[in-house]
Amino acid sequence: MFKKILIANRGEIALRVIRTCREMGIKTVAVYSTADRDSLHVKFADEAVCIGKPQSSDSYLNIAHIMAAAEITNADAIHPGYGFLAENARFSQICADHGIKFIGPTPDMISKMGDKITAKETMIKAGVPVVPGGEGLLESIEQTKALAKEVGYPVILKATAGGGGKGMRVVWSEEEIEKAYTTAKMEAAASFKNDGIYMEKFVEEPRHIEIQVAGDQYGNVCHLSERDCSIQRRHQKLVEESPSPFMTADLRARMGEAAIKAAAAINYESVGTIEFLVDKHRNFYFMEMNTRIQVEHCVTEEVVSYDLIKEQIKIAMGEKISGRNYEPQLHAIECRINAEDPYNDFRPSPGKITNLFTPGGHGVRVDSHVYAGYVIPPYYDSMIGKLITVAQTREEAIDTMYRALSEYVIEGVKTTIPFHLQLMQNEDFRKGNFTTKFLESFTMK
Ligand code: MV4
Repeated sequence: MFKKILIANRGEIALRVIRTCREMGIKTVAVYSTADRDSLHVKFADEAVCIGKPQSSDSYLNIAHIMAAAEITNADAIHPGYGFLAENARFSQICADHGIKFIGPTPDMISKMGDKITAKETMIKAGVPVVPGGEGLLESIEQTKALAKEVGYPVILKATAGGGGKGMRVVWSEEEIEKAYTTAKMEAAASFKNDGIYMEKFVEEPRHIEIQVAGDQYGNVCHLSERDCSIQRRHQKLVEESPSPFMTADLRARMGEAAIKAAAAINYESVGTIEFLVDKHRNFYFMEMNTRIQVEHCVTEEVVSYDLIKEQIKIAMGEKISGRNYEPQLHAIECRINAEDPYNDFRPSPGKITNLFTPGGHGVRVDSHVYAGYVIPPYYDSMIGKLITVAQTREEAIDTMYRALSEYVIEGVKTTIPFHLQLMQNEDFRKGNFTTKFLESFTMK
């Protein structure tokens, strides 16, 4: 049993973890940068330790400072949240070396999924469908041209150390190969200190549908259905929902089984997510695995009545999971409320929240760390919070979302609320008629 957990994160996810720890009777330690002195995670935790200057590299990414905070407070375990060190295999290893439980997967599991070519090879062996393409690294422009001819245009070049869309290049014809190969390699080297790239057939107008999974230390793996994350802008998700309006009982059974195979292939332990691309014929392909709790975990919690953070902590303590799968019983939608100006290319808008009213009522959940008078620092992501609604049907969840968005008052900074209000009234969105390209043609009125 853990007596004390250190949360190596900030913002809403730090609060989210503290809340569950409270319910479980586990003491908490917050860590914070000097920019976050007045943050709620510092006030909500039982203890708090300052770990450095505002820059992430000096604080939330500084492993030595975080380990020192864990040692002096006698923490049994560290919860990494999402972002920062959540998918850092070296951090997971250092925790293990210091006898502090990392609440997440082992270094080996993180590494296997962090390298995309290795992940894809593992999936092929496990019988999980992957996007057709070349196996292994691209070694030359000539080889890339020959392979693209075999795979068939359009193709996409991706960084093996990448993920989340960084350093990808879509190639429509042989004339474009040389430039795409060179720039993809350069971007990969600059972003990830690893210039390895690989090729896939480019799936046009796909949906992004991911399956939540959980695995324990005894080889039990289950799935908790899907989230549709197709509403994204420049690889930043803005809206997520469960179930997906594109889902059928048959597709869920097949994707759920594939996701379980994927997690079982690496003996996955903790909660995690298998991301798939789904084409218009409902063919699905493994894209990547996220070996962390995600921002959008709340929509799953609402539709399957399951505290994913509690399960994640229990799994880390060595408890068994039931092993059964979970089907959505309700419909949930999440809107990310960011301090960004949707009328100005979603430009970040940090600063002081001068006035705040948070929506409530039936079917409304708000996960947020802000309060009136809080200053959103410019150093980190611009998320103010997440507004989640839950109802019997998708239509009702959208209606509740529109009502809750209309109640939300955030003054002092620009927010994504006006964007969400317009999206909830969009006819194609309401019909569930969208792919990952939807926001490319969406304009604010
Ligand atoms: C693709 C693809 C089409 N075909 N791979 C973007 C993020 C990264 N995880 C992989 N991504 C994509 N990979 C093939 N073979 C299209 C995307 C993609 C995308 C995927 C999910 C959600 C939004 C997206 C936006 C643009 C491109």
